[in-house]
Amino acid sequence: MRTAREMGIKTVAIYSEADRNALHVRYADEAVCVGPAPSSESYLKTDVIIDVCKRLNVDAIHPGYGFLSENAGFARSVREAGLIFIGPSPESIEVMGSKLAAKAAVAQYNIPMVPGTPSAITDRTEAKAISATIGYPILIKASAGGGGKGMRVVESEGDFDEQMDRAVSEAISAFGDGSVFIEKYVTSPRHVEIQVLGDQHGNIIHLFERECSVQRRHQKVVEEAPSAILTPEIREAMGRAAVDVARACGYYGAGTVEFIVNDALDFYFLEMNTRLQVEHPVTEQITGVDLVKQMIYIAEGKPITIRQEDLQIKGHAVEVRVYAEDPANNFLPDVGTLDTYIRPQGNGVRVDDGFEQGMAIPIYYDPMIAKLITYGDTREEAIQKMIRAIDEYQISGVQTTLPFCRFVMKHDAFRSGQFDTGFVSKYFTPDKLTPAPDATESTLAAVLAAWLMENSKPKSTGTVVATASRSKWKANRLA
Ligand code: MV4
Repeated sequence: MRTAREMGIKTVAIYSEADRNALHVRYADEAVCVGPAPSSESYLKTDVIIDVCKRLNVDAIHPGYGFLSENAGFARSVREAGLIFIGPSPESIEVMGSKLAAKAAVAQYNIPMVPGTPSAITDRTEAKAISATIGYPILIKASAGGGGKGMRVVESEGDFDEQMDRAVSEAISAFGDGSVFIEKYVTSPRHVEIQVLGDQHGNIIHLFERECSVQRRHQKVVEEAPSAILTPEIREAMGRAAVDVARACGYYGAGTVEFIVNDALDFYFLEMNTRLQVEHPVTEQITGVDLVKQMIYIAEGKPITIRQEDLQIKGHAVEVRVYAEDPANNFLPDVGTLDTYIRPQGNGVRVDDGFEQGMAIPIYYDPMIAKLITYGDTREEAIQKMIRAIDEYQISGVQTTLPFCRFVMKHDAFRSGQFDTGFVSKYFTPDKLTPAPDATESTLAAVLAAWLMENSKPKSTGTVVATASRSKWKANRLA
């Protein structure tokens, strides 16, 4: 909506009864309630949403990154209603929504893929023979799955039938589609994804990578751009592969091509996400490109004017997701009211959030409070800024993942770049959480500093840095 406003485009927010006071509702030029709190009765109601658009003479719908953003049926209904869907074609969404269809679509391009079966398993004897050739451990994956749902590791042939039964029944109950396939299991990979943009004239560019290896149960916690480990050569090869994946499905709009990377830096295409992603700000920070603005231009039918050769990575960006979850208590959602809510500010700090002090976090949706993004010249600087920003973020009334994010930022494995998707299970236990530097202590230090300024000679005209325990500077420097 901020981007739309900058472009002179008016916005209409839709909201559920739980979100009547939400920031997006207040920010938009108009807002319409589309139903009760449960998303199945509001945010997922295609017909209601399209009716609202017709009534208010809306031109286009931006689907965001949850709810209907990757729903081919919704994109098709929007198109059939004579409205513009700010995103890819329903056909692209459909192809990439099926992992097997995606593999088939990219087959004629030279995209590295994990060894496995190219189609759904129909014959178990044959599947076991293939698994033996690939070598255990293998993974059974649901074609309709995503984000780790419907995945089963098989350690040896003795476990095959049991895991296969589980994978199929999970796939049927979660996706209504029991198709599964096999891949070699890459142990402890890194998750690296490439941002792409395509227009409706066949031009496709990539905007480098994001690394999202710090995950907890397939939920991303920390994302950064660029990755700490890619070389320029591998980056270019991955970028080219991602553009080919997009080309394979006639992609337009913003999309993300997901790869896993092993410790030898071999990369393999896994799937494509056909939406703007939560972590898109880190790409915006290092490229200077407003991805939402590009999505809108593309939806209007304009050609992309950014040339691949003009794109450069400038600096380093890190994002942490601030959830209303208690990291000391198995990340249990902790909904409640934001009694205190004070955002960090300053050079290189960006907060994308939807709440203000006094608001309640609704129980109905994902309990993400904010995305906190820092940007610096180097990775080290972005991390230092992140620690500073986390320490300045003041939230009370709910437990948040901020202390967990601080733990990650201070961890040697993260700092050195030597980590993979096993980071959290390998290193994190609740006893590793450290409290934020005490606010009382900082206040006392500030008062003391002010007193010392008043009573020391010669009188300083500059600002004296308060000496809280985190500072390397000693109080006697002020005297
Ligand atoms: C894999 C894999 C290892 N080998 N595929 C999990 C989410 C889904 N997008 C793909 N996932 C994985 N696929 C093969 N052949 C390991 C994972 C995986 C993972 C991938 C990215 C980020 C975090 C992960 C955590 C556990 C497993």
